[in-house]
Amino acid sequence: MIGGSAIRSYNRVDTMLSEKMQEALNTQLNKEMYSAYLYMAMSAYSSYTGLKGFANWFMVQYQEEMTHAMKIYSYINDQGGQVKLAAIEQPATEFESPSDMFEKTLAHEKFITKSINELVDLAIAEKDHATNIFLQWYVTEQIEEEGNDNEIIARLKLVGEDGNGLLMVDKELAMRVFTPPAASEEG
Ligand code: OFO
Repeated sequence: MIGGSAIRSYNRVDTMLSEKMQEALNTQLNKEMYSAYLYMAMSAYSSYTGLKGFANWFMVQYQEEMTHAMKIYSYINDQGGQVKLAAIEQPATEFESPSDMFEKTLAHEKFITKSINELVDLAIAEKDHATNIFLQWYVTEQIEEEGNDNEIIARLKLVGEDGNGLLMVDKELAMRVFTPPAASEEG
């Protein structure tokens, strides 16, 4: 019978990641899981309020966030590090309006952008070139994410209280399709 510590030392792989970098990547993995959960909550609330297009858009966003999380998961593993999963914070279950959801989405993405930038700063400080290169994909992705949110917020501002306008935006958002990173050569 092999004891727990023996199994640990047997399984221990040499990792290219510093303890600090590994911890920061695990924290980011948790943030991406929370992002997925948040957008799933927004999708659920959109469905509940009869906005099928918004529900679709947020569900696609949920799928994208899961790929963001899984890229980090694979990266930590590929570098011989240890993935450590933590509890995922509970997102809100109700939102004031579609605009409220997109304002909150943009605010959350700005928080994620800051977090990615801090990770890059850490990788540079630690001279961890591999992680720095790995993170560049996220830096670019965040520009697109914030851009998309700003565009939809602008459209919702134009629509204002007009119900027909809102239904038109809903129709547009219904068109969004999830493209897995491998197929779009992002991953
Ligand atoms: Fe929304 O980019 Fe990941 O979190």
